Amino acid sequence: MTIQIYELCGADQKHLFSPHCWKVRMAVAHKGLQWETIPVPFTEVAATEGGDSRRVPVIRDGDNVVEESFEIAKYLEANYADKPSLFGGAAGEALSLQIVNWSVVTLHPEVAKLCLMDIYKALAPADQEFFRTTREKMFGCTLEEFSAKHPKNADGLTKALTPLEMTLKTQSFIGGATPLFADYAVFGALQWLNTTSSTDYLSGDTAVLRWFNTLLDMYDGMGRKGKLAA
Ligand SMILES: N[C@@H](CCC(=O)N[C@@H](CS)C(=O)NCC(=O)O)C(=O)O
Repeated sequence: MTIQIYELCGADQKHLFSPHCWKVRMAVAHKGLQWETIPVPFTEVAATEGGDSRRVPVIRDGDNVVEESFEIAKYLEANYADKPSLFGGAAGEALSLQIVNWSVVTLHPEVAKLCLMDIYKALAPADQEFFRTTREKMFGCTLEEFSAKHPKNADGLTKALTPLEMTLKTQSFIGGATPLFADYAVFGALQWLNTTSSTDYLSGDTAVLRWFNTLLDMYDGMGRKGKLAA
């Protein structure tokens, strides 16, 4: 059965940039499952799968509808236990939650500082209006003021990535020898930047960039193509 992944899209439906959605499509690919993307613009997210206040990613797997990227990873792990593990056991699942939260609290703000206006420009007009209204309320200033406050260089992101750089100097993945959901959680944050900004903020001879490129190449180079369906 084909799993449907509802993913945020830009004006171009092939432009899939949501960090949380990337975590899920990497997780589904990791499990080797058949899947297809259903692109959803900002203004249609809330009503996904008959909801009224949903956020994406949402997946439909047969009769099951699951929302929230970490819940989806847990669902896939429980329901496709015979496929490669996303957590490597209960302790790995518990530790993954820490990585998920670290990524959202530490990396996401650094990424947003660099690409907020790029996201805005990539949206269809109705979605731009939605994005402006909701984000300006969230930030307490205009998108332009928010963007102007933050210099467009990699300093903040590089600093936030220091623990990951240290880890990846001694092991290939956060999961060890092979990637686990924890890797995809951090990959999602950086892929958000990669799919929205034309500047390569990850550069130089770093373990993080080598790791990121390896993940971009996985699953048929899915991360490089931003393709719609497996
Ligand atoms: N904790 C959720 C976060 C999901 C989330 O924030 N999704 C964003 C897209 S990246 C969304 O649906 N935004 C809709 C909106 O802002 O109205 C997860 O991990 O799935």
